Amino acid sequence: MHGSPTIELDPAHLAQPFPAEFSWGFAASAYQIEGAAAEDGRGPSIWDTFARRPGAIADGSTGDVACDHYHRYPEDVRLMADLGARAYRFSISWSRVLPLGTGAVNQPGLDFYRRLVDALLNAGVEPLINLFHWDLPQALQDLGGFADPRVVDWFTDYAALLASTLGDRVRDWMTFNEPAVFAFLGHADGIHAPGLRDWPTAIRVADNQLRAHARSVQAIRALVPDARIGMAIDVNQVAPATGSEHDRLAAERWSSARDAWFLDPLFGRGYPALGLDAHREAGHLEGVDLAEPPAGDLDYLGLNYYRRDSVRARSERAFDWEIGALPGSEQTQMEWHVASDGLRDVLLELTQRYGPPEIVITENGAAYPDRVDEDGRVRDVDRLGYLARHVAAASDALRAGVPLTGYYVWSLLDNYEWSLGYTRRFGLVHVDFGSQRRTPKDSAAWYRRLTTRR
Ligand code: GCO
Repeated sequence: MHGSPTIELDPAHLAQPFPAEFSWGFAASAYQIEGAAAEDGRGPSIWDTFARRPGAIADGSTGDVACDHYHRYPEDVRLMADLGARAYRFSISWSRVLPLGTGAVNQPGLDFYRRLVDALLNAGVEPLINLFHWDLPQALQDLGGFADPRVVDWFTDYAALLASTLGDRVRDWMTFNEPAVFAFLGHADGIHAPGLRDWPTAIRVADNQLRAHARSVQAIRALVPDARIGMAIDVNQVAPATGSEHDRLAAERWSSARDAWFLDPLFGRGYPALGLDAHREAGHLEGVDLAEPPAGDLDYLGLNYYRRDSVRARSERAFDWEIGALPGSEQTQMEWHVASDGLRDVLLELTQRYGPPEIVITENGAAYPDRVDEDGRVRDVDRLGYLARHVAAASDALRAGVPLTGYYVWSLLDNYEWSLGYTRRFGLVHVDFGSQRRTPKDSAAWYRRLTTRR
């Protein structure tokens, strides 16, 4: 840890710059916590399929049970309310409410989200609904998935169903979470569902997410006139690994081909020239007919921030680069380079470049190998220090004029970390996956002091 830990970690001190109405919250996603994968009529999603693929998941696990949140949501809502959360960002499992993705509605699935929203509102926690956190209904993947242009209709109908069911009580919405991860890790790198390795497909998936966003926002606005709608983009700090000209150029091209690939269109600028060049040179656009993407229409920009990515060029060719933590840097268990100053810089840069009406930090958090001590405590000092430094960086950005209105920790509970299964713990609350026992960690007590300062 840097500097003087006492003042730096003190939540009362850290909370000072934030306005009273600031949304302190937690973020989670359906497949990572719900479990009950085959209950009450839920249809399979691409993650149910992918997790069963031999070798796909580090510990061979699935989200079949996860945190059993589907059954334990009353306890989980109580927990987050106890920790002072004013807001909770969760996602809808599309195949729980529409088992085939389109057509017949599964009423018990919709009822679950109705009960969850009621429980949150009763506990004084504002719900933020994310419509898509990567768990596409398998039935739609079988028809071509997000690479098929019909997905714009499928998604818009699904969004309208949720807006008409929950729009009377839910004001905060998000269409997509980390569209780059879904498109590129799922369809080009093959390490996330649906596990494809084809760049032109990934580019089509990215494009269709932008189109589905634009159309579904219109549908939600028509049904929920006071809705506040955003998208969560994962923008980590991208930096050249060395001072060399090659690395500098590689970092610029990578950030354009990945982050600006979504941000520029969302803010009405179309695809970025540098990114287009890089994708074209790498052959990613072969056979793809890229029309001008629609602008975004966002009430807020969601930012998921975790780390600094250093880019090292292997050659001058586009996409011939290595991305990761600098050797010797401070890292979490994900081997992510901890860089809280990067959060401040990214917030400032996004504000200067795009001028969003508001920015919400929709995810920030860290994995460490926690354990429950004999006295029942989880002394997660590393996580606590990580959070404190990032909250401090957020307050620096706020003071510098960034229109920051919320901060959601990833996550309330330890949960299913995608292809790493249950081997990485991001929660402020420890979960024993055998007994489903929840134990708030030291960082949870710290967060409560931050959120309840007034
Ligand atoms: C997301 C994230 C989460 C991860 C978290 C830690 O897109 O919202 O990927 O689902 O669990 O970022 O890796």
